[in-house]
Amino acid sequence: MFEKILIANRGEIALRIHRAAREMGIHTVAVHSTADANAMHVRLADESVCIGPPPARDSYLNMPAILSAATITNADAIHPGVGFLAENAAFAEMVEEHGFTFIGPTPEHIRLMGDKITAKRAMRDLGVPCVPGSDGPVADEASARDLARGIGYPVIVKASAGGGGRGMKLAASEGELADALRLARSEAKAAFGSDAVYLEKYLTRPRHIEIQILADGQGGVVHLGERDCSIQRRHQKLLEEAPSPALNAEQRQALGALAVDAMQRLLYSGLGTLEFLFEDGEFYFIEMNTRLQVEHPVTEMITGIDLVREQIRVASGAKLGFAQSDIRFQGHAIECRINAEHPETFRPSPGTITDYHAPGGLGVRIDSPLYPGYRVPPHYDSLVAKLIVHGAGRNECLMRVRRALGEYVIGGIHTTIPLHVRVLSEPRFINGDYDIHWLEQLAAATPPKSP
Ligand code: MV4
Repeated sequence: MFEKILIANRGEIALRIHRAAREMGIHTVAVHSTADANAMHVRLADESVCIGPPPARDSYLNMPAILSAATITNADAIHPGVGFLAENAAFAEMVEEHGFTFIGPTPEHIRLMGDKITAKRAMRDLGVPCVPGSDGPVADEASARDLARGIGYPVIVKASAGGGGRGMKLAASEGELADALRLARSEAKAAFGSDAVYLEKYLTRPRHIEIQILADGQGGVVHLGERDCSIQRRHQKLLEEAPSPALNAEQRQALGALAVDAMQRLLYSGLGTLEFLFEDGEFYFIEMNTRLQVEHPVTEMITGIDLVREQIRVASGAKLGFAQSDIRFQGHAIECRINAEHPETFRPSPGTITDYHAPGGLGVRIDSPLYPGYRVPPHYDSLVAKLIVHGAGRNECLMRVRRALGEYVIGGIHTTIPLHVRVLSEPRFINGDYDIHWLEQLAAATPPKSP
């Protein structure tokens, strides 16, 4: 097992990784920008190294600075967290070349899944159902037109190097296809340096359901159930829950078996998430994330398994310590992502925390680096806390999360807590009857008061 891990990230996830490491008896090294010198994870870590000025490209994305920090502190392994360098195959390669262990999948698997066309092709060849579309890149307008006629409109053009909603263009009919193709290509070229695009049938009201897998690279693979991530706005998830209120036991079992089989045949290692669109009882694979995810705690709450601990274990060469049949899914969990943002305009709201009181009690978990007097810097993602609640069933979970939100005091900044309170009181949410567009439709129906 590792003796010392360097945590190449910030905020709540850096704290989360520190906690797992500390419980395993592993020393931690925090790296931080000058804006994060007073961060909670920096205070708690055994050692810390300042790696640059506030802009992420000069600090949290500064690969030589991070590798130098690992060298001078004599770390054994680097955990990339989520975002920043977590899905950068070149970084994973550099980490290994410098003699450290990258806590994540192989660079080959990161690269395979980072390109959405090769990811989809690999999954389709492994028998995973995908959205009907081009089997590979779209060559030109004429072939796109032929293809779209075959699958039927609406269709969506997606950047192969994209993901998370960037570089996507919709065509409702043939008249819109040429423009969609041109726009998607030029956006993709500008944003990712590659103009490779592919085409899919556009699903009009799907849910976003993802399945968590854990693999040891030695043939051991388990799934830890699904998460429903359909409550989102502009590709930013607001709230996630597990299990999905839309799936029955049979569908859940089928999805799990499919994912495990595919990952076994890929000889995948580490944590991974297979993202699906779910519509009219059918699953369609869209992308795979080759990292720990922000919403991992809902899976931890229903399985009792510490995903970061397991991720570190398999990265150190250990085999999985349990089989699929050892995993018991219990109760229901909901995560509320609390952002330092205005709840109606979604404008960032950095500043100093004047008052802080976190909720507690049975089944309530807070993953947050906040403390009274902490200054939320303006330079990064605005996620400042995750409230994760577990209950014996979905209704108990809903009652408990409302109770916990009511106790939460975060003074000095605006947060998305009022938006969560709103969502949790909406009949469509309470009934589990929502899709990926529901929250945006709700927000559009109740525009913010003008200033
Ligand atoms: C789609 C889709 C409908 N049909 N693909 C958006 C982000 C990227 N991960 C995939 N996305 C979508 N792909 C087909 N064929 C709708 C979306 C989509 C979406 C997906 C998941 C979560 C939120 C979303 C919000 C808007 C659109």
